[in-house]
Amino acid sequence: MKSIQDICRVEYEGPESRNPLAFRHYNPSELVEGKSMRDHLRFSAAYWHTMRGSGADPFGVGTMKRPWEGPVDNVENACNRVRIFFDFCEKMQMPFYCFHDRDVAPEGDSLAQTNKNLDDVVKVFKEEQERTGIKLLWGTANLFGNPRFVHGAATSCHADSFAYAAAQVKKALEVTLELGGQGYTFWGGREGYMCLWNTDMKREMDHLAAFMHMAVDYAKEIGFKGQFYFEPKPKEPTKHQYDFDTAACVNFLRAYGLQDYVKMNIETNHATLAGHSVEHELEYAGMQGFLGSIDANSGDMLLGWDTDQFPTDIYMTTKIMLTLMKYGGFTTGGLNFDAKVRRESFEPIDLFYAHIGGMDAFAKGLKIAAEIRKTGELADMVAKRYASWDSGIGAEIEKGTQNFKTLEAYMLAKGDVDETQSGNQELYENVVNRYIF
Ligand code: XUL
Ligand code: CO
Repeated sequence: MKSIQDICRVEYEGPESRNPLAFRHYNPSELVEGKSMRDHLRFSAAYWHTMRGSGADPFGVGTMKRPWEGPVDNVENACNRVRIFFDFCEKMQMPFYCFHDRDVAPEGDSLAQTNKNLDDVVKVFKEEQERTGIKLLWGTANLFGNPRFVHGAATSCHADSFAYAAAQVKKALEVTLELGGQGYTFWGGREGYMCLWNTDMKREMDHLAAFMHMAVDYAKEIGFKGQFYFEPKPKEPTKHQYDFDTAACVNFLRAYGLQDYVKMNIETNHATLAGHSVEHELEYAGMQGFLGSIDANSGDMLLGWDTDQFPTDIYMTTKIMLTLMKYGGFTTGGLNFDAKVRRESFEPIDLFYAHIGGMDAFAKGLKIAAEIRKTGELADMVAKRYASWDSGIGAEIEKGTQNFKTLEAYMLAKGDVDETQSGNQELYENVVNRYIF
């Protein structure tokens, strides 16, 4: 069995390559619309899945063969693991990574000891960042794994859990700043409810907002200028997560005065759990000015939970890139592979195959999206569909010079609407397919 150290750097070999450890589409320096693929895609590896994923499921213990886990979870081992992770990222030409505080360093017997463990490991992250030039896309805190968060963290019925979570995020922000992180993500964890009978929803959501305000205030105090993200997910682990989908999150942020500080981190599989497509979530975030970053993965149409699979569907990556480019692409965000290899794919080499597949699918999606944008064919078709708004009564409504009374007068004079036209959905689908194959 090969471990990460035994595998060579993955290079771009072009679409004809049959080498399973080469990129066929991801060519980091290749320019698309005048910008390198590296800068369009801003790929990131997720420490929790890549280094710590064990393959455990409710029916069995972990299956992953991970030489870097070692027999005990101590700081020394945690430091070695960081070096192996950077070796992996270098070989994958991965410019960014993301982590939770508890993925990278073991908890100690007290908060003080836990913080010290984290500091010790963060030193190695810093060394490895300097050695390789790989950067931290965003940091986050695990506020869901430990039993102290059984009722949630910021939305717990127990004030001490809130206080512990606050201490934890304070430290996570300091560490993210120390590592030059470009962002910080709030994902709900257990912020939601299992049963409304025992839940004071208003109080819990007020607390969540207070918590996020404290984070924003502390970030200002220490000079952390990275972007905050809110990551929607409708359910799992709780029956109802408060960060349900982009629309719910945007409403929450605006209702509590957080809209200037927090953007969205949208995850494909979370979107589908909410009954949306990822492009719906991206479009919604984009049009509201909240599009920040993406957790790139995919679900399984036949399974109803967060399977976090690597994205390989070219339609999906094309749609993601098209929407992202429509809203100007990433600034601080990136495509973070919040994805895990299957329980049955237990060798380290599977991590390479998985990331290569995801990166190539996005690189190809980027190229197809750029072609679609270049001809403008699709955009023109959509524009024509809305042509009645460009002049006459439509333009006047958009300008705000009409009201119910004037519109009634207009219709009474006209009698009925002009003939409407077909939506031609199948034609649109065929046009897109022409770019795909
Ligand atoms: C959970 C999930 C998290 C967040 C970070 O479903 O996506 O890994 O991305 O806490
Ligand atoms: Co995620």
